Amino acid sequence: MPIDGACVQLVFAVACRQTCRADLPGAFFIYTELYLMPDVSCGRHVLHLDQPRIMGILNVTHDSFSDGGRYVSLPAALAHARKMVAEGADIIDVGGESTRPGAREVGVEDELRRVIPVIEALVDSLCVPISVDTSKPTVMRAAVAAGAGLINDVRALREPGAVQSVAELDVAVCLMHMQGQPRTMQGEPHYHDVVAEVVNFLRDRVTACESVGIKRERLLVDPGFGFGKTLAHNLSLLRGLDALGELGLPLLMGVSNKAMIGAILNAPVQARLYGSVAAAVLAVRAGAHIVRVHQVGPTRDALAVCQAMRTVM
Ligand code: 7PJ
Repeated sequence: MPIDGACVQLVFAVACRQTCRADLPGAFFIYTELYLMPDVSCGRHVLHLDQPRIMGILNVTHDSFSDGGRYVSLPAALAHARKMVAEGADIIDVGGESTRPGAREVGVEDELRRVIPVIEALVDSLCVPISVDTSKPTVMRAAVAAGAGLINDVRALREPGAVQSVAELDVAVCLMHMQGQPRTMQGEPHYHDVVAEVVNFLRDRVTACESVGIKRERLLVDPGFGFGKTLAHNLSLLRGLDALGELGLPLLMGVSNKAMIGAILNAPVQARLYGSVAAAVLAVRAGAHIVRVHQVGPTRDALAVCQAMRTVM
């Protein structure tokens, strides 16, 4: 990673206060609040992790909990993606399978029909990397052929053939933790130590990827807020998020408009913006590199304040 003068100063200043992870390959890793990560190569784009990045959510599903059905038509999807990029999105995440609790599974043909035309159009018209939120190897391959630069898999490449398919592709991958399956995961989630179990799961998935030749440089990790977790589990994870730093990989997280925000605020989906922004700020302070959100503009402003505070000497 190229490190310019200001960056070196910053690294030095933070290293004076915190632990420098010189044992991890590729870059300086600063162990708490600020982790400098190497750039992530996302197909034809490079994602620089020198500041917190925003992944804008584009659901092209009929039944997503937050915006189900709003962006199913191609013009509506394109207009919303353009708006998110204008507001500061660094990646657009296109999803054709709703994974909200209780959601039905979507067939591969339906998912392809939903996401591929949108990805093709976005790749042609936007200047940011496009990610595909899928667990299906067929959709992963088609999405990458259409120009997607990142695979975002809530099942962490555990579907049959997924890890092998990704080994043959040359894009980044986000591995997310989930206990159970979307249809049943909120039934009775159970952990002895949620933070340790999530870290161990993600470490095992990283090992599974490396064993088929997927290089660490391509990997991101995500603790999977709301995926087989109670409110108490989610809050423990948010409080213990810095523990995921020991994996030495870029950390993505998503809490935007989720039930945990609704439960804290006793608010419906349309009234969860401020709570979602607060959680994004807390996550970035705890070491998250990328936040996955619905409302990009407000998140961008909040993260700009975080970043300004970090870079003052
Ligand atoms: C997440 C996701 C998340 C990652 C969804 C929703 C539910 N991918 N896909 N992390 N959540 N990486 O849109 O809120 O938390 S689907």
